[in-house]
Amino acid sequence: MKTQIQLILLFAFLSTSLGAQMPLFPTPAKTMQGKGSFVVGNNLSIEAQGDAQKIADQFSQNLKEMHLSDAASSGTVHFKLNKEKAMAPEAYSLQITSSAIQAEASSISGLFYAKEALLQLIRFNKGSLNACRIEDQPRYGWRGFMLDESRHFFGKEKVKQYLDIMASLRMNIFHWHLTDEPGWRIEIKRYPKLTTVGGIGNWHDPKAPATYYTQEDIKEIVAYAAERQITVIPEFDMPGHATAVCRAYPEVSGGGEGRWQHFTFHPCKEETYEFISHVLDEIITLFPSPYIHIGGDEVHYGNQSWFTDPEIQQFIQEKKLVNEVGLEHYFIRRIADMVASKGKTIIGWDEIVDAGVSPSKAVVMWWRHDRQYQLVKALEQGFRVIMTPRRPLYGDFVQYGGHAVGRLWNGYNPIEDIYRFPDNVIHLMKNYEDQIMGMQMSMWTERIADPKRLDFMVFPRLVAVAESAWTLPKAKESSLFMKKLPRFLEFLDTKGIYYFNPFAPDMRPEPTSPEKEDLLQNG
Ligand code: TNX
Repeated sequence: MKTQIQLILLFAFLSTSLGAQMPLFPTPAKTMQGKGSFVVGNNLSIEAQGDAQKIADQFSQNLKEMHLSDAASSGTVHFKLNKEKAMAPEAYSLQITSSAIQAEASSISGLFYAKEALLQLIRFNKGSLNACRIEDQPRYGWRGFMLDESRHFFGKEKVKQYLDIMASLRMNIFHWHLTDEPGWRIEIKRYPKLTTVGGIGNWHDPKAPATYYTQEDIKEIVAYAAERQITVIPEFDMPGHATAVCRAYPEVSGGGEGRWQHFTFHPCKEETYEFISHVLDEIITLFPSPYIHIGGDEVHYGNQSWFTDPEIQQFIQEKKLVNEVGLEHYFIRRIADMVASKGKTIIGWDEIVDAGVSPSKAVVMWWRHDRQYQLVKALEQGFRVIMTPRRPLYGDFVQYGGHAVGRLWNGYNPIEDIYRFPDNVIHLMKNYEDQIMGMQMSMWTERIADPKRLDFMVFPRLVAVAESAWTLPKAKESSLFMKKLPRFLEFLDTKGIYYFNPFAPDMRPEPTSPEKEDLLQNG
């Protein structure tokens, strides 16, 4: 009996460690070794039926962009979409023998991930694949990356490059932070000044020429993402962080002075709500996602005029909102209803937990790592939650003690901490697992002005985010992940990405930001 248990444990360990050692990012749930190997080289035949053909076509296109060996291929790759099989959402299997490869899933997204896993094996093994069977499924349905292009604008080509890498890492959400203080970045036909005026400037240069995405650009990115099974979630931040809008259309501004002038919308004017409704109509037409992120964070930073504006004070009294916080919550409830009436659901930063919105109308993004009770409160109230706590999931935090630019908060965000997440908060989610949609890395760009520094802050930490979001806990093993990570770094080299190398942290100069603002502590 004892030896049997020992044997079972040994096999369990071997299958986990085999999966963890194969050059797959993220590590799959289950891997079993077979006999022999399959060569992907010349004249590979690829077969598929029905809807699976789309994935097979993508695969043959992807192979054309790779440098394969001249050796003859061993046989056929079959892509099979088996809708009756009822596998877990996004799950797939990959069977490699010496004569055939079969990729199978019961959803298109699952089949897409089988294809991506296969491409990684071909790439990292130079076309010679050991026979094996992989059965894989994600831990979370929300595996996201957020990019702030208001503070600094990076443009279409960078976004597409990141979408490619995200797809390879089986990440499925691109949260696009397109509006904030320095700049508005989406063309809205009804309000052209949003881009001609609101698009001017960035975090370090308020006079920088207008940069933004046209509606055609947005459609192109959304379609590009969809082909890679990625949903794009737009963020229109309100009632705070609205400076760029209010600069362009002062009639909807909530006032303010100096550094905080125009930071908020005017929360009482009907005109404000009409304006927001019209903007949302265009945003909703551009983004097919079921969710619209409406921000909702840090209103108190710049709502000083709310305390003195007689119109606002009278409104608080009339509507019995008690105070300015009550007014903020009124605003959020109205926007949640407005978005719901347009057939979409809001996502908001964790401040919205206190706004009295029905959990059926909102999803919460937990970001304040120092307020774990906000996560607990959201779950207790029945909200669905996406986790992106500053520590360890904000990409603008330092990743190595020797770095001179970036954020700190009683420490920083090394790749190992990301890999371990969400272990440190898992006890808080007990009995609420179904409400946890997943997690994302959020890349704020106040101190990231160019693509080189952006790459350096994103990579390789994004690989750990992908694994934390995808890989089931029983298949995760930090030391094995770090052991295989250099293969991914080589892949980043081929893409010309300037990443931080955690194995040789002092080798490459850290790209700095124009302000050289150094380390920002707690706040
Ligand atoms: C907090 S996260 C913010 C952002 C900043 C970020 C910098 C959130 C909801 N608000 O506006 O860019 O910190 O780390």
